[in-house]
Amino acid sequence: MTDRQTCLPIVCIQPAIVMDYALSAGKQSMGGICLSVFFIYIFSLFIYILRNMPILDWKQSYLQMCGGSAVQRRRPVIGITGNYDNATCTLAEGYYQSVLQAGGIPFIIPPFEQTDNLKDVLDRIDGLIFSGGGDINPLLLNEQPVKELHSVCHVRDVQELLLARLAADRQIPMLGICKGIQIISAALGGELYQDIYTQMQEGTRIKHSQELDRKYPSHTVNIVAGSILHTLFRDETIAVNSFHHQAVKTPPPGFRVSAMSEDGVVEAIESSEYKSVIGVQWHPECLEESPANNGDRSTPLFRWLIGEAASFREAKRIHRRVISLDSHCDTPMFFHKNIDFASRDPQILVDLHKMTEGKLDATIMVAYLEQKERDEEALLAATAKANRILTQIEEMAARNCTLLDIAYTPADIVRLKRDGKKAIMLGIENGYAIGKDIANVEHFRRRGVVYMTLCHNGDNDLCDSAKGNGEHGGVSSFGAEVIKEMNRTGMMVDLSHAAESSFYDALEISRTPIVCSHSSARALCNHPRNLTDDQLKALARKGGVAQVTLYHGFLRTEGTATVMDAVEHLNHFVNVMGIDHVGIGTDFDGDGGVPGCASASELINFTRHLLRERYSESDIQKIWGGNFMRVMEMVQNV
Ligand SMILES: [Mn+2]
Ligand SMILES: [Zn+2]
Ligand SMILES: [Zn+2]
Repeated sequence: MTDRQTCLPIVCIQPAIVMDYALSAGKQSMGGICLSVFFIYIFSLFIYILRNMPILDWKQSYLQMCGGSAVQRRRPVIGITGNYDNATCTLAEGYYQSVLQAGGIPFIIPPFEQTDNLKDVLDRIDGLIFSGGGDINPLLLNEQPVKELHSVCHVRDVQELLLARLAADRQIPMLGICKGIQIISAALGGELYQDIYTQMQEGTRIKHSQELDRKYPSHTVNIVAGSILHTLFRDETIAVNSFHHQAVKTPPPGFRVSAMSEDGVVEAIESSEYKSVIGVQWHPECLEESPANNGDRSTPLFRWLIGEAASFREAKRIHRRVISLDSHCDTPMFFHKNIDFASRDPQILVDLHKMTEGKLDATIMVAYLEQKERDEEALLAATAKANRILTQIEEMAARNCTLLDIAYTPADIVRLKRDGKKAIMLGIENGYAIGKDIANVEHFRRRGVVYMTLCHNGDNDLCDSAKGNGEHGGVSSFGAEVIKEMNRTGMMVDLSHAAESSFYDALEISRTPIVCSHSSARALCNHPRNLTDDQLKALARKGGVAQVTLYHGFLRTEGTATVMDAVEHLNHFVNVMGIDHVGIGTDFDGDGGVPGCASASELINFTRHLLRERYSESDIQKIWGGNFMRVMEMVQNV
C-alpha cells in the first residue's frame, strides 16, 4: 500500500512535470533545432572545405587525382610574359587567375636573352598574353627618347617584340594588355606615342594615369561597332581603368582600332583579317566584377582568348594527324630571283619556314609556261623551259634534302611527313609544254610530274582556254591523244584554265577522274575561269575534285576578297558536290593569297575557319588533300 501511496504522487507529479517542461520548452525547441542545423551546416562546410582544399591534405588530393578516369582534359596553354625588375621576374595574380578562371593553363614566360629558345616556347603554347609593364625602349623603334619617358627594360622589350612577331607568323592567338597592346602594335609595324600628353597633336588629354585603385574604372572608352570587341562586350561604351602615358599612334597593317577614349587615344586594336589578335590599353585582369562597373569587364576578353586558343590547339592537333596538301603554287616563278627556300624569304609566299608555321605538309609546285607563239621553234623552247624549271625545283630540293624531298606518290607524302620532312610535288601549268610531240607526256611523267593543266590563258594545240578564241571548239584531236597518253602514263588531267567546251570534252575523253587544281565557283564569282554548278556536278560524277583557289579575282568580282570568301566558295562546292570532291589550291606566288590566308604560314587559319563551319576532322582530312590524293592514287595506278 505504501508503495502505491508513495507511488501515486510520483505518478501524479510526473505528468505535471512533463507537461510543465513541455510547455516551457516549447519556446526553446525552435532555437534548439536551429542550433543543431547550424552545427551540422558548419560541420558539412568544414568537410566541404577539407575536400575542396588540397592544401590541407595534399596526399588526399593526390589519391583523388589518381582515382577515376585517366583521360586528361586538354586545356589550352596560355603563355604570359612576366614582368622584370631588380633581377626578379614577377606576374600580378590577376593575369593567371583570369586565365585559370576562363579555362586555360597559365604558363609564365620570363624574359631571357637566349632568343633561340623562343620558337620552342611558341611551339608549346596555344595562346599568348603580353602583360603590362614599363615603357618601351624607343631606340628599338628607331626613335630617340622624349624627356617624359619612364623606366624601360631592354631585355624584356627585345624578347617581347620578337615573341609578338614570331607568334604572328605562327597565327598564335594573342591578347595584349596595356604595354602589351603597344608591343603587338610596334612588333607588327604600327606606330607609338612615347608620351600622349606631349606628342598627341589634337585637343587635350583626359587623365590616363589614375590614382584610383586598379579594380575601379576611371574613364570610358567607345567601342567601334562591328568589332570583335563589340561582340564581346555587347556595348558601345564601357568604363575602364587607365595606367599609361604611352599609346598606339597608328595600328599595324592588318589591324583596326576597335576602341578609343573621348580624347582620341587608341584604347584597343584588333586584327581586321579574321585573326585572333586583340590589344587593349587598360587592365581587364584587375577590374572588379561589380554593377558599378557595368557588369563584368574582365572575363569576356580572357574567355575569348581561351576559346581562340582552344580552337587553335584543335587545328594544330588535326594538322598533326592529317596530311595537308596545297594542289597549286607558282613559287618556281621566283627561283631566278635568288630566293632562299630554306629561309623565311619575303619575296615568296611559300618557303620552308612558312610551310612549317602554317602546318602545310606538301605542295605541288608547277612549271608554269606563259602561252606564246606556236611555231616549231617556240614549241621546242616551251618544252625546254618546262624541263629547266623542273630541274630548278629538283636542285632546290637537293639543296634542302634534310628538310624536304620530292614526292612522286601519295605514299611518299605520308612517308615524308612521318620523317618530319616537307613534300614537294611536280606539276606543269600549260600543255604548251608538250609542243606537238606526244612522247613528251611520258617524258614529263617519268620526271615525276603528277598533273598538267591542258592550257593557260590562250588557246594552244591541245584545247581552248577559258580566256581564248574558241579555236578548236573544245579539245583538239591532238589534245585527245595527249589526254589518253596522260591516262596511260598516270598523269592527272587538270582542267583549271580550260574553256567550258574543253572541260566537257576532256571529261568525256579521260578514262580516269579529272581535277581542277585551282578553280573557284562561278555561282559566287562570275569569272570565265570559274566552274559552273553543272561543271561541278559533272566533275563529281566522274569522281574528280575541284580545289578552291585563293586568287582574289576568282573569289569576288567587287571589293576585296578575304579568306571568308574562299570558305564560302568551298561551302558552295560541298553543297553542290558533297565533301568527297573538294580541296584547296592556293595559287600562291601566282598572284594567289587573300587577307586572312596571305601565305603558306597562314594556312592553319583556313583549318580554323573550317572548324568554325563545323567541318569534322574527317571532312578536313578530305578537304586538305585527302580527296586530291585519292584521285592521284587512282590515276597513277591505272
Ligand atoms: Mn586610357
Ligand atoms: Zn599557276
Ligand atoms: Zn593558274
